Amino acid sequence: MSQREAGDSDEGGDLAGLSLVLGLGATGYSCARYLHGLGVEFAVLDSRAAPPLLASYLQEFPDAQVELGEFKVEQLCRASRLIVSPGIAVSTPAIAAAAAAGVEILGDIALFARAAQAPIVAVTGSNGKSTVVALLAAILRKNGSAFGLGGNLDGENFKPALELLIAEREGARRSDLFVLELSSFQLETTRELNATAVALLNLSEDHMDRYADSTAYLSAKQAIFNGAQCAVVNVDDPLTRPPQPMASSLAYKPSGECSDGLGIGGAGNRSLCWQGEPFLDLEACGLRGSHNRSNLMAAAGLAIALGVPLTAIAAGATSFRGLPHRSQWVCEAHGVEFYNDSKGTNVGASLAAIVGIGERVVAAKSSARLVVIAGGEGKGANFSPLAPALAQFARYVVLIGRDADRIEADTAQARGSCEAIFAADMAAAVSAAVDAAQAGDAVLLSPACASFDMFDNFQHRGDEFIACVSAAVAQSEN
Ligand code: UMA
Ligand code: ADP
Repeated sequence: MSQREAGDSDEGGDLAGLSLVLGLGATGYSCARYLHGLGVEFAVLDSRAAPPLLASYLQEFPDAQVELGEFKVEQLCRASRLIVSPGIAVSTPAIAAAAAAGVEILGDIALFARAAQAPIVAVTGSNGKSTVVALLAAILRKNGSAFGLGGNLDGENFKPALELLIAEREGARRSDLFVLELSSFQLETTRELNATAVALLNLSEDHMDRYADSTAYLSAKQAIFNGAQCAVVNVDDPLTRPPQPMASSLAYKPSGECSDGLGIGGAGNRSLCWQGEPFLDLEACGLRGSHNRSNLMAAAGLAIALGVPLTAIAAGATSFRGLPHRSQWVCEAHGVEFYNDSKGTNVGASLAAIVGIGERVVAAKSSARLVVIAGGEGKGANFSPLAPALAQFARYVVLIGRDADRIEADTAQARGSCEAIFAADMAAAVSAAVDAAQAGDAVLLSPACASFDMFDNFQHRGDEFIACVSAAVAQSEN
């Protein structure tokens, strides 16, 4: 049911004139490699004096044209189009002025969508994107599909989308399907994605340094629906609906039964159902927490929209153990479980993890609670939405990093039920959490913040948490 047929692509044909690739990060590099392969005229610009990939780029393309330093409008206006990297705001004055002067603005995903010769499935949302695409990939593997996976992914699945097309051009097996994780930054520069099936998972405050307000952030994400055939929609959350009517849509309902879509049912409400019929035991899935029930349904919905049989969906979902750093179960010691949710880098993500893991812990033992480790670089967020969940599910919140005081102040309403402890580093935080936790409790690292004030990235933070937990557990056993 693809809108794309072999031969639809217009690779290079609509790229006459000079293309300027803005940014020499992973995306800009992939754009340059792609354009080079097409033999079209282009140059690369980066606003930094020494972009990290410059040396390898010049090694691969010794004759390449690279211009460094602040973008100037005269420099940009000589181009027919600007291919803007996701880390660069299109509202940057020189870029906005070039756009006003008639220079076309696009991004790597727009180039990808024009050229891809297989159906695209795309996922966006504030949180849960990587989990949903990795789960969909597990399902597609069980189905024997030949698919390419790329976009805004990190870790082992990291692959700028155009690298998928470059690999095919260089002789790799052709994909029957492309699965893309897309950020709002990428969607800002993608007018027509024309995907076969899409999902906007959720929306909560993030990247407010790039958007005027949450309406602007939502509208950037809604570009995922442009030209799509089928939207997979969470009927419990109106923000996941397309703004315009679509050719078709597929509903999922994490809160309960859904006779005309994916819902919860079966004995003890423990099964995932399609049109009321159970087909998957939720307890058999490796993903923990109610937020992951939504992720499971979104991935299953996309797979159904693609025509994947329910048996393959069930097999893929039970084989998937979750991604590291996302509500990842670490170990259990002295009756206390430890979870690493270092990828909880914004308030919405950590709220979902606290509620999701908190409900699980309380269901197993009603007096049990969480000890949450939070804090870091707060990106200007308001942390007060965490207060009710901390009051309900947490015994203590152990605070680290630059915005520890701010989190303590914003969640003051939770004090009395959930006391705050300040810790200087991860080792001290884990040690305080181990002391505070009681048998049946869980210690959850879910910072609600970026990691850059104390760590290289969220992976480094999560790895450090795991190392500190191992050390604390080993010490307690000596
Ligand atoms: N930069 C400049 N000047 C330039 C170009 C870049 O200062 O001229 C800075 C940006 O402000 C940013 C950094 O360099 O701080 C990287 O920007 P980039 O656009 O070059 O980023 P890439 O290396 O191409 O990586 C991007 C995504 N990063 C961002 O959107 C910031 C990666 O997502 C993605 O995996 C990659 O493309 C391939 O598609 C990462 C990410 O953090 C995982 N995404 C954000 C998120 O998930 O919240 C959106
Ligand atoms: P993304 O790729 O959108 O950042 P991930 O799958 O990497 O999403 O998950 C990041 C974090 O978001 C997780 O660590 C968890 O705290 C939170 N999260 C995961 N799924 C959801 C969801 N469906 N709703 C809200 N938060 C979620």
